[in-house]
Amino acid sequence: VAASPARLFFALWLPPAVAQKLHRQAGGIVGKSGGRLMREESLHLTLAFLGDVPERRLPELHRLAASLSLPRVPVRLDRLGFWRHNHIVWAGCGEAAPDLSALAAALQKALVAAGFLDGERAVTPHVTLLRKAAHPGELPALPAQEWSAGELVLARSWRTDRGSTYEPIARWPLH
Ligand code: 3AM
Repeated sequence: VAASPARLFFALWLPPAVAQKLHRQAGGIVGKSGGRLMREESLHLTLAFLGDVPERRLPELHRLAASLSLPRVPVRLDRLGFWRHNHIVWAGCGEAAPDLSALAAALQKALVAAGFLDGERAVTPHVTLLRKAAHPGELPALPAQEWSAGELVLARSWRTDRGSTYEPIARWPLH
């Protein structure tokens, strides 16, 4: 079998209860904005997008992730927003989230050093709820959703006729 590349990214997955709340909120917005509702079980916060990684480099990527000693991180999502440039409705942080940014930066630095990323990119922490949305008008308030993220997730993005779907393929504890 030819070693085909996989489209990969590292992310924090949402606890099921938080994913359920956000998915419900998004369900209340889609009537106004249209667009595609992300599946509840696929809701995540991206830390580093790798793009295509050759299958043969996967063991190395797993070893790298396992060797990192990254701290658990508090996450607080307390606002909904819409970005015109990519037409997404998202849940994110009203305040800067230094711990989350530091986690993304530390992870990206290790990925750059190992040649899995070309360079570090600032992350604006957010959870995509709707894609291909039109301007939704005024968005409802989001009751703050807080948790302590204890796992780094490596996920695969599959392109399908109905957009991308996301599948967690490995998890490592944050300490
Ligand atoms: O976390 P979200 O859903 O906002 O938009 C893609 C998705 O972000 C992003 O990686 C996440 C998982 O697919 N993504 C896709 N292509 C990208 C690229 N070329 C990208 N991020 C940066 N550069």
